Amino acid sequence: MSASPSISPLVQVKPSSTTTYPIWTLEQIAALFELPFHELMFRAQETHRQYFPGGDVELATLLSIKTGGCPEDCGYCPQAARYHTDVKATKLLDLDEVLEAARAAKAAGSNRFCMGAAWREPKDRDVEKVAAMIRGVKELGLETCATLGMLEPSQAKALRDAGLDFYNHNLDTSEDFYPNVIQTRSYQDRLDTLQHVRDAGMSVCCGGIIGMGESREQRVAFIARLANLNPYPESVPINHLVPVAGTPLADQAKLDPLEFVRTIAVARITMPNARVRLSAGRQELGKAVQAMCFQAGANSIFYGDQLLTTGNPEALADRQLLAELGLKTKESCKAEVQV
Ligand code: SAM
Ligand code: DTB
Ligand code: SF4
Repeated sequence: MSASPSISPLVQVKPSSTTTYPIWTLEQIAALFELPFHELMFRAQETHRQYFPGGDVELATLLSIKTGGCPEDCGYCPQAARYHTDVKATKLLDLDEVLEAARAAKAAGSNRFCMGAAWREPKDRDVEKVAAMIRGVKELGLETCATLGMLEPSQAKALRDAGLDFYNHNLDTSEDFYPNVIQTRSYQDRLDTLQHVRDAGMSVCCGGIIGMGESREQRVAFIARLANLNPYPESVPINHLVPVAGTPLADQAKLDPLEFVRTIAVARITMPNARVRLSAGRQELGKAVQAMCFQAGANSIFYGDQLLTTGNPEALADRQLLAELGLKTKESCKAEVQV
């Protein structure tokens, strides 16, 4: 297909609402992917500068509050009990341990604290314990995010009442590639949880993983699903697969890094107001590809020496990289405004 000169989405109007959201067709998104690389980067930059004139980068710190032993079968995940990985299962952390990690994240300059649990879905008593963690982290002045698996509407409301700002739940990939990776819960289950999060009035953090063996067409369909959520997510984590020994995707062939950069650029153009987060896999991407991702419109990273169970660039190295690229953090921009 040749690139159309004007790749503009149609506009959808939510029933009984005056807010309009664009609808992106698969053809339009495919045409973006097919643009000459420099043209795609230019368009992504144009969008980024229009919607984020400050150009700052958000820093989100992750903490695994309950690690391993998960009953699900996500083919990429070192925390699934059924795969033989080096991850040791632990019980839910105590409130004090979580708050200590949150204080350290705040001191290191983080904006958001994201608590992750290796659950298919939380029990109501787990939600109560996580709610106490959310209240404590909020009191420190950090934005809060949690990723605990599937949620019932009442659980989403309880988390919101505790002050949760964002709930992370990923679609992970396109609907047709999804069964190649996950069989223990459906794509629709994920969409249902996202709806419960929206209905409870929280912001949505939703993205996925690139480089699991999906085709270009499937990457197009994945971005279309995210961009056509009504409204699209406020935070979009784009993870690069971290192949972990013992998981079914351990030996997955490496994706062309430019295809990853293209995916970031297309996410930026199709979800212009979202924080597009350059997520897992940054250690493997290296400095130059990360720089291209920022150029393509990524404006958020996971910040801290550890993701959930795998490594992340050291915080000091990240501060040096941002300084080298002349990128400001969201926190430093806030401080400048207050001066
Ligand atoms: N158990 C909860 C769930 O699945 O919703 C929350 C935690 S789960 C680890 C959150 C996300 O991390 C997954 O949806 C996936 O996108 C990402 N992830 C997990 N393992 C990964 C890996 N090896 N490489 C890249 N991303 C990964
Ligand atoms: C997301 O999309 N990526 C984060 C966060 N949401 C919870 C998790 C990445 C996990 C990478 C593998 C690990 O460290 O276990
Ligand atoms: Fe469990 Fe989440 Fe890992 Fe899937 S991604 S195996 S649900 S921890």
